Amino acid sequence: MTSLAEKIAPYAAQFRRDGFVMVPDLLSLEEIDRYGAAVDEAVARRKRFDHRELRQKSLYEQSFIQCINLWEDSPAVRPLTFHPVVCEAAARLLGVDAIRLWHDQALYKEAGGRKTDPHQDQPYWPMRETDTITAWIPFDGSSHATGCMGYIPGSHLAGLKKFVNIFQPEEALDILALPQFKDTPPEWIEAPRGGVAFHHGLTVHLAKPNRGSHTRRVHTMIFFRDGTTRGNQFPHFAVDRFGIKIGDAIDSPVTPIAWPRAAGDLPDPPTVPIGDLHANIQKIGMFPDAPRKN
Ligand SMILES: O=C(O)CCC(=O)C(=O)O
Repeated sequence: MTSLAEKIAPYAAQFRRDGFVMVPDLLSLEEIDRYGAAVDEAVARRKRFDHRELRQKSLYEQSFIQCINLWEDSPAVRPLTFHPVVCEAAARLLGVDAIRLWHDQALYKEAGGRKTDPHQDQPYWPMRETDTITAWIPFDGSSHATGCMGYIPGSHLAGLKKFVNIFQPEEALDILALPQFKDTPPEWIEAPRGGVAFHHGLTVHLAKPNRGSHTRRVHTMIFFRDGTTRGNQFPHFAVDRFGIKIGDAIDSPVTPIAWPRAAGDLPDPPTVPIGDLHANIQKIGMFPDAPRKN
């Protein structure tokens, strides 16, 4: 039988070169159905007070409904966020011995939802080092019609870490127009059910609008190499919640080790509440309701 390490090896070469890769059959269809239902339920619970229609939302929110750290307040989602196969695959693609969770998030692009504007992820994260990877899991697969992802191949090697304000797309820099990227079109990746698309934190990426009649249901996990340190004061709950200072290793209950872990062992969610951090957006269900053990 092929080990996961053997299965991932050719994809790792592709990931190092392109900064993204889609690995088929990492989750069984039974898992996809079960975890898809768990994330649906978690998103509905988080969004129970938000009755706005798509057109009443900000342009950023018209790209997707975003619910962060479902692993904390949704026990049924926790085994997906720390899924041993996906976490090991992420570590092997990155080529590191251990990874931590930065955060998870559901990204549900509603029917009629607009494109996801092109950006790199790393500038939103106050880390000094850049061994970071996102696992993007579409519960219904992804297609050109429903909002598949596109990546600029090799953009993670361009030596660029550029903040794009996708929260206000009206004013945002068009990163695709930069000299480094303007001649390299995005590679669009349609992922089958059970497949997981991975991208590096420095890879320029975007997603198509959802022209279908159903929500594009996606859960993602962002991982970073264990030993990574805080690089700047840019606010982020994954460091601010436990007072991680510049230069300190990012190591706290909100960023637990994702791989390696003992079989069946899931981390406990942090008991320190998110408090007033991001109070302005907490009311729309973006962050966990309250700390909960199980
Ligand atoms: O799912 C999307 O539309 C965008 C995802 C994304 O930007 C990310 O996972 O970094």
